[in-house]
Amino acid sequence: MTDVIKTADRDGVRVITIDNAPVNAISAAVRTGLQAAIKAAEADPKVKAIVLTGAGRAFIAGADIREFGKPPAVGVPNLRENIAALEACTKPVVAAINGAAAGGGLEIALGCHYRVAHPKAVLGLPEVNLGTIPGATGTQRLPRAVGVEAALEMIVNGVLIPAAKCPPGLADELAEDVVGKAVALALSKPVRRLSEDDSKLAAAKAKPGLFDEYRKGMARRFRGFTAPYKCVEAVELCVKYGYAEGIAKEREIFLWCQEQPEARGMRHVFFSEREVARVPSIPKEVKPREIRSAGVIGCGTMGGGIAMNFANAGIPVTVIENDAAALEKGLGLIRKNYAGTVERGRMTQDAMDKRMALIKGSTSYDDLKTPDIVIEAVFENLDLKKQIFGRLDKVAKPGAVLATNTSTLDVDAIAAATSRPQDVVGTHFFSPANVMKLLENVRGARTSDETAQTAMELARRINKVGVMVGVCDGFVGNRMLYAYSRQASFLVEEGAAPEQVDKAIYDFGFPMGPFQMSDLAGLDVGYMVRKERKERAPTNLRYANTVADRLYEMGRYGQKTGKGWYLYDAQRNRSADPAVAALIEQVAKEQGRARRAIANDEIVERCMYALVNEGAQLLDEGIAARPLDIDMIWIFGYGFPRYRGGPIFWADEVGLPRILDRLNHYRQHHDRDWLEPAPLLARLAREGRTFKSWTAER
Ligand code: T1G
Repeated sequence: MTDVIKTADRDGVRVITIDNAPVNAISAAVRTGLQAAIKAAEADPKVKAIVLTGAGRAFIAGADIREFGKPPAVGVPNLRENIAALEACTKPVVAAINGAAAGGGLEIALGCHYRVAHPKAVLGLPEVNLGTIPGATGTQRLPRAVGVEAALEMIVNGVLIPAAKCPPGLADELAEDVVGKAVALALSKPVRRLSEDDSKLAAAKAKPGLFDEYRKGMARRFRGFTAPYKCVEAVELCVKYGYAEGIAKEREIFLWCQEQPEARGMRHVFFSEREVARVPSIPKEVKPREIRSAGVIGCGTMGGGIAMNFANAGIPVTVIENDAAALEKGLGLIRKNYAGTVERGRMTQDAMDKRMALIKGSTSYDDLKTPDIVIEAVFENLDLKKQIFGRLDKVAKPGAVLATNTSTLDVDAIAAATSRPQDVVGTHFFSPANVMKLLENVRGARTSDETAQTAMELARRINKVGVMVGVCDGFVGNRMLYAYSRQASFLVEEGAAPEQVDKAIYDFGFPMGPFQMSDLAGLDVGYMVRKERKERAPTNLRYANTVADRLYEMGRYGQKTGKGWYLYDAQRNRSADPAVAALIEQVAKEQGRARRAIANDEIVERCMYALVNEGAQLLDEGIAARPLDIDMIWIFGYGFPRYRGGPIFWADEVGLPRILDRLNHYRQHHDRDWLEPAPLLARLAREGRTFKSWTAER
């Protein structure tokens, strides 16, 4: 018995319980305690069999990820030794899987002779989501339990599957009382060792091209990732080698993956996704208000998508439009969206009907008297939004959270249009709002802790990654986007073709480049934002985004008009347009600029270093509280490649002195105004520090 390992005997069966809250990660203490408990049970003549289970909501969540990247503890058994000891037992060993069995947790269960699982327990080897492969025999044991093809699917996709839906061979029995069932099974079954059973490998051995075929199907989904391919390479070992050689080679691949930037980036994302929900400026004890019902003002593309989030989460929502025609159009769009999902087999008709039943349309603000939260989602105009909040202030119940979906406008100015600015917050959704994972919550100067906490709770309730930021023009996401897309526009004026810039950014890992993205979002949207901003804060000429403005004035709004930066055919396939190239030449001539050949490296550096630089400025101003907030915003809202960990994490990987040096280089040669290094970045670079060490010292 140790702090993290509890044992008890039941009908002659030694029940070993791993108790390392919150999810029984396999820390050094767990490995030590487990090894001792197995040895003791094996040696104790009173013990006829062994059952292994977990305390709390998980069975075992895998190796302790916090130990990764650190030197291994000396004199402590490693996980493979634990697994070998379990399998070698001469007494039957049964895993009683009470909850999540993930990574090393499932590898341990596969080391046991049998597995009993709770139907709702999730099982899987999700190491690929940490930029690595299962490293404790999982790539050799899982194929032996469920066959090679099912194992490939589970390991390459890193999915956790409820036991009731797992491939046959993984769980021997399903039961509510897993320990009870496991004890009975352990007393009735002989020892059985998976490592000695190759029967399920035969099918794959008979299909020589299986792995190459599988790799071909991965290109689109895993573009830029390495670990998924390493997973295939490891599983393939089980048809090429025997078990012992297979696990030795698995280990080599695992250790290689652990040293890669992808693994560091993905680990950072794993912990940041959890940490981002804890906002430093909100005291832990502050509880969110209840969200039992909602209202949405405006049923356009954004309003409709926002309403769907509430319905998807089972929360009744009222959508308001100015008139019946607009309302019917908006509700029609929602219905069409759901019908599309049903058609693609991703939702049942019954589920669609239930969600539509939760969405009520209205043209009267009186229907906003009861909702716990109301989100305004009308087009970007400050005066209109102030007017709406003035009206809302008169009807919404006391304590209701009044939220605005603005993507750039001043939340404080909107809040000032009410008598209760403490209840006003920004909830910036990303289009399509029912799909995009990010919710950028914006805390105004007078937003209360409780209102802010409720906005974060909203994100959790509608299954979004919520990030809290402060008020400034464009908040965090869009302000950084301006800096990045501005460089992209300059690069086009200076000599690069839009398609060259897009390709370079696509190859860097984004799903698409800035010009394809603005054609998707609509050049009219960008033009309105720039127009609104120019009226409020006139800027220098170069900021004018001249080419984009001209395209707008030519009625080229992007995909929606079949023309933008690109030409689009009826299937929305895009192609470069010589008319755009000619327009760019003309603008450059008007600006007296000689265009030059531009290398892809310069494109990536100027665009991505501008992004990082603006991020550093936002951290310095406190608009973004932590680097992880920025990383989560850019990964879940703007498609920054996940395997790079996010722009700020990536900047530390590149090295701040290099970024400073390149910013100064480009400033000198091409861009005096807009690439001035942020003081924080310059200081950290000069002092040989990183954003990570800066965060740790705060
Ligand atoms: N190590 C360390 N901490 C962990 C952890 C782990 N494996 N899993 C979770 N935590 C922390 C998490 O950060 C959070 O902390 C708290 O536990 C609750 O987590 C050799 C190499 C199991 C499905 O990838 O997917 O084994 O934020 O909020 O929603 O082959 O946690 O409270 O401070 O997610 O109930 C492989 C990772 C490891 C599974 C439970 N395992 N975990 O979900 O809780 S690598 C994984 C999960 C490995 C071997 C290899 C989920 C869960 P905090 P939570 P949950």
